Amino acid sequence: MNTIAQTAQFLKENNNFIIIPHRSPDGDCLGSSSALLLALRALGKNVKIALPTPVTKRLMFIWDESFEQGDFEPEVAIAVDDAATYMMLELYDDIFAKAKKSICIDHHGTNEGFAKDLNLVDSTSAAAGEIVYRIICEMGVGLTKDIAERLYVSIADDTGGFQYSNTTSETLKIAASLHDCNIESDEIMRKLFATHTTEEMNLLKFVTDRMEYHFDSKVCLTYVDDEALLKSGAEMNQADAWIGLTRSTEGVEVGLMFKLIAPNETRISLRSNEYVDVSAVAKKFGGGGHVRAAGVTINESYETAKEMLLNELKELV
Ligand SMILES: [Mn+2]
Repeated sequence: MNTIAQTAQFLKENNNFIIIPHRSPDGDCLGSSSALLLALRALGKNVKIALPTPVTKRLMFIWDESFEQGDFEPEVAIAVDDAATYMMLELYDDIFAKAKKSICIDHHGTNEGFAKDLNLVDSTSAAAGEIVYRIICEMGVGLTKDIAERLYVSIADDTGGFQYSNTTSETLKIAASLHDCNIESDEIMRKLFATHTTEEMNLLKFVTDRMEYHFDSKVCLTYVDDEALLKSGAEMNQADAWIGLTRSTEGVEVGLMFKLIAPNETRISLRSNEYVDVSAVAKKFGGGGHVRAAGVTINESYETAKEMLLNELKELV
């Protein structure tokens, strides 16, 4: 694994970058990617972002048309917040693997480092944004309001608004220094955590209606299928707004949300509260993530995938 100093040095020595976030980019991914773009542009570099899937409405406020790849030909590909290569979808083959040089900046403990030139994976960081913050400081780029705002989005989103156990004193020190850049933190928090589309609100009814409890109510699960999407008007990625609720019922240790993508494709988001390492569970089935938040796609029906997960969790809760 490489260091912050090595990464900063490498970035300063190169000029044409393409940043590749993960599919369905969350606030951490998009915030850290766009903050890094702005910092590198401040150094006179050419930088664009190639998105595996479009930016959601929730995060449009940190997106800008000038970030889009267009016909730009990069030299260096930078994976940001990508736990594994498949998280880039076809952009891995089309851009990342083809690029002359590649680096990986991430904080997922399951990431083994897949880039050619440099791998900076620090699972003690609550967000990829913490690592990007350190890289930006190391490169000597001043924190503008635009950069600080994006790093704040990044860290706030991956800590659930500084609530999760990944929040450290280091996280809060970084957040404090971002605060000093005159960001409107209240507005950011409202946009991230207290604003939902009508479709999301409609979807919430399905998410709670379908909740079921297992193993002495230590596991709570729910699912989102085509029927729920059709009746609520929501899209599958909007279900992400309610994943956290699966572990919110008193006494629940593990929360699961099953997304029925296709008859034989089920995507599962896993959350835990105190003692179950859900990244280990996800990894068993080919997924990954963090100790308290992970994900996996299983090429089976909902019923089969559910049975597989419950079998695994039976011993753990
Ligand atoms: Mn992240």
